[in-house]
Amino acid sequence: MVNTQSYTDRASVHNSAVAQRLFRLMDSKKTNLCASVDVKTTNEFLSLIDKLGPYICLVKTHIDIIDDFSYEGTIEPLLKLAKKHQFMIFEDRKFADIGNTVKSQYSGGVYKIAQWSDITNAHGITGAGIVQGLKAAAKETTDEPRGLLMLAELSSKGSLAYGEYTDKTIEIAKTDKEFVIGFIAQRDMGGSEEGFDWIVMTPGVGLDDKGDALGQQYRTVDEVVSTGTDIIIVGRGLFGNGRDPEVEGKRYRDAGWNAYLKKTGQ
Ligand code: 5FU
Repeated sequence: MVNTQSYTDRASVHNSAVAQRLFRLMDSKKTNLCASVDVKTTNEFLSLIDKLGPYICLVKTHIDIIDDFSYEGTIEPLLKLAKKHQFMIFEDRKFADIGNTVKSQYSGGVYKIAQWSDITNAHGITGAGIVQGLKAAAKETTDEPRGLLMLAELSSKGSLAYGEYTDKTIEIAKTDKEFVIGFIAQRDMGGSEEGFDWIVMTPGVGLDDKGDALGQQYRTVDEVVSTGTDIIIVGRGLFGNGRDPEVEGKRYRDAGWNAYLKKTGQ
């Protein structure tokens, strides 16, 4: 059943400090829009985020796409923008290895994701050890709260993540109700029925396009929110094809918020 409680009500009862902060931020900024900023240079990245900042609750990164990445040049200014505009950060890393390996991948290497990203995500393919490995890395790296999303479904054509695979991924999520805050999915994952409160974040959202040439498929904001999405993830719809990120940021923010008000009967 689709969760029709307000974000604030959900904040007050949630187990996770990351989820509480996110829900409160969404209600105070009146936005459930997550901007996916897949661009190649630090300059483009930061200037796009500065423009979109007022309209979003979350920035979703693929930090390994950035050609001129450095912690000081890319991450430190990103953290300043997060303070300036009050948004949280989600590195869409899609971890998919055994617990011991993801532990090192999450905390170390060039990107040191656990140091700066409030939220990251993982596939269930390797089993529940992935949750334990990532949680251990978060605890060793920082005192700041961190949250994990499990990839239960994908937006792309021909995805193998459905049916029993999705059900088993939900079982893995249940192994840690504090660290796992929800799912990347296309619809409600049954949380409210079973006493869990999963946050459902949905990519593959577009108001103008149906998809791309490489298998991406877009659904509208109303479609995804009415079927259980809490946070809409939008990338090229905000800035692709010469679009103006300030105009589109406002447009998607309003569409997402109105769909949320409709769903929750406010
Ligand atoms: F898990 C997923 C998924 O199922 N579909 C996705 O599109 C993640 N994504 C990401 O969302 C993808 O890697 C992009 O970063 C983003 C969608 O970008 P778009 O420009 O809105 O298509």
